[in-house]
Amino acid sequence: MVRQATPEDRFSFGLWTVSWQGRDPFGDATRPALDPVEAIGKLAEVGAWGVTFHDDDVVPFGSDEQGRTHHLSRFRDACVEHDITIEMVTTNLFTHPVFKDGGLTSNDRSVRRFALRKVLRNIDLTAELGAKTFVMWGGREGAEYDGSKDVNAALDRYAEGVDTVAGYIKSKGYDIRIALEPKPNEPRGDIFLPTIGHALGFIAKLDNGDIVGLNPEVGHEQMAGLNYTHGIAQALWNGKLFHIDLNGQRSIKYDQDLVFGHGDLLSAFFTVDLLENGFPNGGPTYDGPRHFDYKPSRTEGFDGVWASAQANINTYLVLKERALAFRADPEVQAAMQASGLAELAVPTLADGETVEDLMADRSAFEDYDADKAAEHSYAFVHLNQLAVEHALGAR
Ligand code: GLT
Ligand code: MN
Ligand code: MN
Repeated sequence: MVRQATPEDRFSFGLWTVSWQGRDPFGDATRPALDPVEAIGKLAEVGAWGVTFHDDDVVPFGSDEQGRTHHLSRFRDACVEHDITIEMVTTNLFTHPVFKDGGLTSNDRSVRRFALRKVLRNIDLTAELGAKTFVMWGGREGAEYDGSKDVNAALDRYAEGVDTVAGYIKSKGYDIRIALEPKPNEPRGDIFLPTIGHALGFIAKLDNGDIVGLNPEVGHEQMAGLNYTHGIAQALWNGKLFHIDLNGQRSIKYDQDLVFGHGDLLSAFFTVDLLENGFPNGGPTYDGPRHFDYKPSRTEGFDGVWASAQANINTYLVLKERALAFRADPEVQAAMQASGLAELAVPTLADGETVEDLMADRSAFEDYDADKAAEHSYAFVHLNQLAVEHALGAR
């Protein structure tokens, strides 16, 4: 059953998603090019509230000023006409061959300077369009061969680049935050900032890291065999979940960019549960757009493109219903209680207790019956079964 999305759901799509022509390393395009103006109209029809784009998605690389103005104004007009919000902008530093060794971390300094200029120009555009998030996905920032990169210098240059962009945002007084998007590999053999954790460590070293956070993509973490829900949970814990890329991935393999939920469905259920219901004991929450970054399979014609766009929204809304029912179920609440979820929120040391007090507490150690405590049965399986049944609509 098709659910009706509302603007409050804040569903958005990358313009490049529905416009993907299906070109892959082994085959040509299976669909013709899509006019951005048409894409905006169709996205509005399926219930999207917002759109995001790369500079080159709207303005072909190398366009002159007149061409740029023409393409941008057509695009803007379409967004206004269909009440679509431009919520995020990003820069293409990966398609043109000049970026074959990366943009901000290319061994060629002139390429780095060109890349930085391309990004800075795009920051001005972001501000002009009123978008609040600026994504930086460094797909070409990386290497195939360990000997080809001084990783220490590359990270210095990456930090220099991101800090320069963030400093520019501040100097202009723009209301924009940068969201770095991690990915382990593809197109480079190994990409710098491969996971959420690497990116958080990187941000902590920046001078302007206060306005730099993350845009984690479901499939990118799963390509590294990692738990996406835990990843965004840690980003939230760090106050760094600025944006998200929702899609589907089936295990460790090439970047599939499937429809959200068409990969690991139970993981998608817990992702939606976290986004919609927050942590069981409270804590930071995500209130940004629900942004889809997927690729309509190349087997599909345009009918399938729009069906897949709709599928992302519908899957999210169904999982939202299921996650709300899961949390509201008294049996689930009892199972959570039995599993000790609330107890985890109790600090390990009591209020005001010092480490000396802990050392003096014989019940905590000397007299502690570890064998008895080891008998604790946590009942996690029952709780998970309830989640599975809710996710399947069986409760
Ligand atoms: C590219 C990539 C995505 C990124 C986009 C932002 S572009 O399609 O595969 O994961 O989010 O640059
Ligand atoms: Mn991807
Ligand atoms: Mn992405």
